[in-house]
Amino acid sequence: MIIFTTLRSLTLLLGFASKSVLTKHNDSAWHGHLNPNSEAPEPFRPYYVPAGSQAFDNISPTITYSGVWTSATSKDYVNSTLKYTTAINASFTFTFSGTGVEWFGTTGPDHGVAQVYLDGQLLSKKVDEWDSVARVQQRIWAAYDFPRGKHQLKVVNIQPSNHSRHHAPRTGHRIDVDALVVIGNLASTTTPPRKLPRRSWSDDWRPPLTGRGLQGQWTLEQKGNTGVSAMQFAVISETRAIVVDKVEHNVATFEGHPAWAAIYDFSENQAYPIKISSNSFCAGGTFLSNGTFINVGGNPVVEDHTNSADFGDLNGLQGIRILQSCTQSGSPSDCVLYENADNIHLDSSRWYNTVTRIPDGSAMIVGGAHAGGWINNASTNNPTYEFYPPKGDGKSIQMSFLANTLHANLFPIVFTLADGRIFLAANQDAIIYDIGSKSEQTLPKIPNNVRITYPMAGTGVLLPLDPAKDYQSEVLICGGSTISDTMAGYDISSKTPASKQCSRLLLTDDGIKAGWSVEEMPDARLMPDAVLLPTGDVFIVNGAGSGISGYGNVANQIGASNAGNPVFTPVLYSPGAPTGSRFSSHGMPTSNIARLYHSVATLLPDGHVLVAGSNPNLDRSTVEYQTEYRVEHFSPPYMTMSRPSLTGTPSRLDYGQSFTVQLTLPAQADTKTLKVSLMDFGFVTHAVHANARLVYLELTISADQKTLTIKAPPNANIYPPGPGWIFIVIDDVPSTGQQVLIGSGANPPIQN
Ligand SMILES: [Cu+2]
Repeated sequence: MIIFTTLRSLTLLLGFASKSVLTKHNDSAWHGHLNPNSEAPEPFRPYYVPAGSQAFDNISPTITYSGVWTSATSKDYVNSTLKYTTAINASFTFTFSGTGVEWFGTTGPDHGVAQVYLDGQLLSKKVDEWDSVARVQQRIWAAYDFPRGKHQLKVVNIQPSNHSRHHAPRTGHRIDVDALVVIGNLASTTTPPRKLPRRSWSDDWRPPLTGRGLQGQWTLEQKGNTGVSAMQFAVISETRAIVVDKVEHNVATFEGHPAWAAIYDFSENQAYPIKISSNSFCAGGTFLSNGTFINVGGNPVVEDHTNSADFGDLNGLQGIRILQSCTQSGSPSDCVLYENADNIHLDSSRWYNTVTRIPDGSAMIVGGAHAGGWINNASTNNPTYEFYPPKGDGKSIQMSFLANTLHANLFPIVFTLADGRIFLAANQDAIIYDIGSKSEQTLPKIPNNVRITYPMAGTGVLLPLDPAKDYQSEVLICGGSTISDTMAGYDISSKTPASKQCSRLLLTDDGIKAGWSVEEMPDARLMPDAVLLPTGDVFIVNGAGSGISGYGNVANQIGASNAGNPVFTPVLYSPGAPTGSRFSSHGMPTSNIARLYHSVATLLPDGHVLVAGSNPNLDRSTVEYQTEYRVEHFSPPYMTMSRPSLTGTPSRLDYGQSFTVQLTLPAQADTKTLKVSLMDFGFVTHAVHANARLVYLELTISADQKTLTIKAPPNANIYPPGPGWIFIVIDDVPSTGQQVLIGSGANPPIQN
């Protein structure tokens, strides 16, 4: 089994990076050194009361103490007071009304272990407060999603810590309580009941029944919790994905501070916080030809406006974060987003950049802004691109298109086309870019004044590339808004309807001459996610029916959200169906979780779609629209049908290589419908599915239908070297995906 990020490939990457030109800093936005506070870090204090929550100090009459407790005072404690006990079996009881509760106190070398009960039931057997150093105002324990109403929390001091990682036996058995925070007690009286979603689409059309027919059902299941808000998401193995957020007060913690990145194991629905050093707020990402995942760009150090004295994060505007030690067998907690800012960083600062993998296997990092903010402007715009590993002198290269598409041009839609050139769309414009000649071919404007990139975010798909159609590239862009990009925030309404428009363009001479063809989704969507399925259909999910991306800008925000009217029902787009009958929400389940700004959706290797995130807030919030940690799984009908399977897929494929796999087909399967889909699930953030790709592979089935000979893609333009997944599909029912590395597996080219 291949592993996307190996230690070997990482070492090679670091090896070349330190020799390269990367140490030259010419951008004033970059501090040029590690954390300015790293020499004398302030003690980290995660105590934070999200909006809509209520804090109770330890002296509150709602808390009763039993056994021997001592009061202490210090300016380091919340409201300068704290209660502690060293008596075994001493306890405190807190009665509250809400849907969640958080317990804050100190941790340290003299601390022990507590048990936590909720409403008389043991919820946590062992809450260990031991730490190698003393820390104050720590979130010791928290739980959420209780039924609304009255609850009782009881915490009992049970024993000294005996954590297995500690070398010496622990004898301290202190536990303490500084403050308790109740979630959801205010929202219960102020949040109106959620309206049922609108269903404006026609329910009449059903997908044509082929072969054995589509007897399965779509299902939706909510399970799992990402721990950190899922702003950015990429599948890295058969069971794991990486989740990257910004620096904020997430529920999950890492080394005594809120976590900002995690490995999410979707086989066990479990998040494992991991190390990330610089602020990855609205970064881009890709895999490279050697399978290594990188995350690039972001935002400066978070300052006091998020109510935290010092998060300890580094400036991420020029950050390059390399995923390390993330094998499928090791502990996910050992994964690290490696950073070495002195030696490995972008040439220029980039917030809201898009990254595409190009045919030589390196990353082309496009656009972004020099500073965080909202809508782009000429003083923050970074109308350039650069490569990682760097090429030539490593300097950023000007691209007129990125200057001409102000103001709504952040997170441009970028695809590497089947001829090796680059498609870019931003605001109302689109081009094809030739890296070699640095030339731009202007494409027709997106029709009907629809803007399609941040903060009028639509979503783009490179439709499946098919050898039967000479791998002609065709793009589909759905959603967005006609709101002007020069209007001030206070003149924009969260109620202005988003666009229903999907624009489709075939990127051949004739196709470009014919121009964009326009179709309408059943629902208007801003910030939708378009997910390619192995069948070639496009699953469109998430987003808002009105408003504009971001938070805190428009006059009539909902909570802090600039957008409203969440769309709760996905729609399927079948590119090959006749015009007028391509959209269907037939049998599609409806969610009750709003997925607005900072949401994601991706295909998983077993063929279903994972949906996560939504956080239109400066910092974690529990008021509408809250910071969303819950994960949903949309399962297409094929998940419950009898499915084809394949074995013997090589872990690596050279271009044009033929290989033979063993095949098991469902009874009465129609082999004339057999397809092989090579897929890149991409890196998703801000409605951009960077590198998402489906290439049909040429195939020959044996007479006994037991083996299939498949031909790898002919060249690196059609599928740039890097990781992928192979599915066989028969009667529109796919197998599970088999992980492969396309190309030699070598590092992308390194220039000195
Ligand atoms: Cu963002």
